[in-house]
Amino acid sequence: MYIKEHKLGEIPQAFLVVILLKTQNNYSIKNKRKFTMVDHLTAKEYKIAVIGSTGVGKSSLCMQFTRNRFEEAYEPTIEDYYRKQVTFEGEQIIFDIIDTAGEEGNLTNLNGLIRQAVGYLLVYDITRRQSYSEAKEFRDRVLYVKNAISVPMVLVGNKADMEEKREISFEEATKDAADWSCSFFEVSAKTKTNLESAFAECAKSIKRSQNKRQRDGGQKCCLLL
Ligand SMILES: Nc1nc2c(ncn2[C@@H]2O[C@H](COP(=O)(O)OP(=O)(O)OP(=O)(O)O)[C@@H](O)[C@H]2O)c(=O)[nH]1
Ligand SMILES: [Mg+2]
Repeated sequence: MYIKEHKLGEIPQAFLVVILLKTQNNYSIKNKRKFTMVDHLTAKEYKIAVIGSTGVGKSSLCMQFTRNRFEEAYEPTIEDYYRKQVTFEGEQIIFDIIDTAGEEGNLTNLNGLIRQAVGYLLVYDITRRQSYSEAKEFRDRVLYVKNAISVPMVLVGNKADMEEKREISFEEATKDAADWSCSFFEVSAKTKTNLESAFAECAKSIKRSQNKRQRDGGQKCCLLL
């Protein structure tokens, strides 16, 4: 209120300094929480992009998985990053997660983010048919950007806690996932149902693909010799 009643030039300098310090402080606290570094230099990193239409719950899945928190309020994402260290198949690994935008106006950098990742959670909302159709388009986009016929990907039907509003059956998504040769989970960012399994499956799929590439690379090497 006080600020609104003044032109900027009329605000006493000391008051401006207080505002500035307060803003900077909030910013650094927020970022510190977001970029908490894990200091295990030996842990293998799995870079995963979470993609899908706006409002399907991508940020909620990332937040619940990495910080055990769920928020009812919706805030559109432009681009966000999360990290979490877990023990996976007896090894320490770090999930380096890119939370992408789903909103049309924020999609400009999506191809760049897809390119950076090696695994994908393809998310739709089980209560919104449109988000399911769009998931197919997002999948095509990933394959196009990565110039591949298949990538490590998990199809994720979120908001499984809202059974009464379901629009996509479990059977339909199971069939499509099989056609796309990817795993499928119905999850809930709210109740945590299947959340860890979906991320673990993505890591498994990345590992499988890396092992296969190593094997294929090894074979090529033998042929050259
Ligand atoms: N009931 C229920 N609500 C959810 C769940 N996941 C997310 N929501 C809600 O759905 C809304 C959208 O969630 P977000 O995580 O912001 O969606 P998003 O996919 O990140 O959206 P964009 O950033 O615009 O792409 C929020 O109000 C969440 O509280 C869930 O599993 N169950
Ligand atoms: Mg978001």
